[in-house]
Amino acid sequence: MKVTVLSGGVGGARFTRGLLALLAERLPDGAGGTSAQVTVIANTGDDMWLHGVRVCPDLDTLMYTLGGAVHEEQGWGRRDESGRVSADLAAYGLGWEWFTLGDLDLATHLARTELLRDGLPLSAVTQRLAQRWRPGVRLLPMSDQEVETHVELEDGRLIHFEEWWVRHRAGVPARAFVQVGLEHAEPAPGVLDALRQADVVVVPPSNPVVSVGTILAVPGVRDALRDTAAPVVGVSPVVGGAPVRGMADACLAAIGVRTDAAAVARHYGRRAEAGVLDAWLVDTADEGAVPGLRAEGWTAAAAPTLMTDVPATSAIAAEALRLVDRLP
Ligand code: GDP
Ligand code: FO1
Ligand code: CA
Repeated sequence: MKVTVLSGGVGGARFTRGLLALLAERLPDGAGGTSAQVTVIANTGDDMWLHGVRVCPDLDTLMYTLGGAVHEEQGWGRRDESGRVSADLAAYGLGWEWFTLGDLDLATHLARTELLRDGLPLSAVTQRLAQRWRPGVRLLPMSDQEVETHVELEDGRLIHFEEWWVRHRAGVPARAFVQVGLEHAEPAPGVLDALRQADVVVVPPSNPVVSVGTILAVPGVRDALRDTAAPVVGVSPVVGGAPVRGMADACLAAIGVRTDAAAVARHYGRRAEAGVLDAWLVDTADEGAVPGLRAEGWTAAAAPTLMTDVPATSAIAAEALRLVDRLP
């Protein structure tokens, strides 16, 4: 079975980890069953140049989480990390004092930058780095061209998404999100095929605006989603009217979408109405939203969706795949 996932960082990575555990359980390789292939299309809008190296937060969170190296509590960065280089750079007055690049993480950025300088596209670099971490998925950047999410503030200034997110904790109102470089961006090799040839496409609990929204903005991606024979199922990143972690509510407010499980579904839209989803899984806390969604034609259900550990996340992935089976 070919599954394609559109992912941001922590939420998408944790979901994919549970999905892999579920598929391994269902289709154990050695049992003669065809093992599933999972392709993850990662948001690269959070990427930046810092100290001359290319930092790809969501690709790295996916690679570290699925490769077993992530700092679990943080959800990003490496376990057993240190900050000696970052501290010394600060002594030179360089870098963002509110954004720490760990020493081990820096090795990843140096390796990536070296390979980029050798002329490899980001997709090939990602494949090369993943050989070490063996994430168990095909990890694709959404594009090989640089697309960076910037936030337009009330006074018209544009700041990099990571500055807004980390320095300001999304606390300064955003007027809009601008994907700088989008006009020159194409889907990375394999991205459109991963959508067209999937047996199922999953939109995990990722930030619907700056993670999934950025992937959807890459020219050609929405069309491939619209045209694919694969059913597309999403899992709500909003539970009980709030994001489970992070500040997606600030992102949703910026684009005029209520922080509500049903509102996020409608924001993505049903494929039957030029949207991107066929089915939507909400948390049990939002089961009151299901009848209304069904009345609008959604294949919708409620289930526990807190990714507290891998087994719980596997159960969420199972519910999402089960919902696909209920599509008309
Ligand atoms: P980021 O790059 O670290 O922001 O990660 P993502 O782009 O993947 O987005 C994380 C989103 O998923 C946030 O909006 C969270 O509200 C949501 N989220 C995180 N953990 C959970 C969870 O356990 N369950 C659900 N339903 N949503 C979650
Ligand atoms: N998040 C923070 O809140 N503080 C940091 O200092 C920080 C550093 C950092 C370095 C590399 C990297 O790949 C991610 C990093 N993050 C940090 C997390 C980052 O903001 C998130 O992974 C997402 O991009 C937010 O959606
Ligand atoms: Ca991110």
